[in-house]
Amino acid sequence: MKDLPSTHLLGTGTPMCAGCGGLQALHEIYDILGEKTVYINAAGCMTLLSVYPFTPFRSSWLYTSMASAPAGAQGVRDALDVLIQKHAMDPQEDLQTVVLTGDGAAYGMGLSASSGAIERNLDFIYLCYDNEGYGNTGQQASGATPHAAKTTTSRGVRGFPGYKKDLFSIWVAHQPSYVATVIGSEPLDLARKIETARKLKGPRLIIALAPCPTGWDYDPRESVSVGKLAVKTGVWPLKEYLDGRIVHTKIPRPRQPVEDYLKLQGRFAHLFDPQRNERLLTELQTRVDAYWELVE
Ligand SMILES: Cc1ncc(C[n+]2csc(CCOP(=O)(O)OP(=O)(O)O)c2C)c(N)n1
Ligand code: SF4
Ligand SMILES: [Mg+2]
Repeated sequence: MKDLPSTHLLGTGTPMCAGCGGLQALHEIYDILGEKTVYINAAGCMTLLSVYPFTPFRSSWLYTSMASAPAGAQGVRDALDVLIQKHAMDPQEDLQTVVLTGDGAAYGMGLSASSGAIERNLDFIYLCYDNEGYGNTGQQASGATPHAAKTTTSRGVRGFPGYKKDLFSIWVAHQPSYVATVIGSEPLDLARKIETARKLKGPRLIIALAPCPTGWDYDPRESVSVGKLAVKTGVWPLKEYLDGRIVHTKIPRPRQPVEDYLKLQGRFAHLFDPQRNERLLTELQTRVDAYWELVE
């Protein structure tokens, strides 16, 4: 343990799945944010990191109900401010307030609490690891589930009938300090964005696409490849919003066919087997093309 940098997550020994893309992103983010942080976590896979009274973090951890993490963060931030105002805590010792939730909370159950927190200009970072479903309870569809993906609540031949909600734009519409998309398999892009977020004040959102071998049904060894393909096919645009401007930080040129990403994952197997679903495959490709046409 002594050889680890003081910012590094301690060995977890927790029942996380091998190849968890959410955990990969969290490792990378924690390395940068360090121990002067308080994590406010809503129920989800990452909750398993903490087994009371222990956590693998060298910082603090607070567990909230699924819809309430941003409200919990308000309480923590207020308490820290009161301590500083009363000279009971040195401002140098101040902690970064970090909400940590999955997509189920960020895109759905906790969205109104997020909206209120942004409106109040709460000084916090919201870190959403997005595995595109309610993973911890068996990958039911969430507001982040992509069109046509199979989940435990959308098992039909066409998969999930809805469309992934655009959380990036929902936050941008609130004009917060910062919004960025990241992925653990692009660590340099991720690191630069976390450094940027760390130096800012006010509401900041980081959405990390979180390849999930268990919920997306692929070999855990493929997690980094799946993540890289999400970017190379244009399915997961890497971008940031700062000072009223949206900038794409990595434009895939040329873009690989979306199929290259879909083929690796069992949740899309019904698009290829027993026969190719040309209509759905074309729709998925066309939607990605339409997005990038507006960017390029
Ligand atoms: C109000 C409420 N409903 C349901 C649950 C059960 N529950 C615990 S974790 C979880 C899944 C959360 O999904 P997400 O936020 O995407 O995180 P993930 O599990 O994917 O990491 C659910 C539904 C709960 N804890 N609270
Ligand atoms: S279900 Fe997915 S997100 Fe949850 S721990 Fe397993 S790999 Fe990670
Ligand atoms: Mg999830």
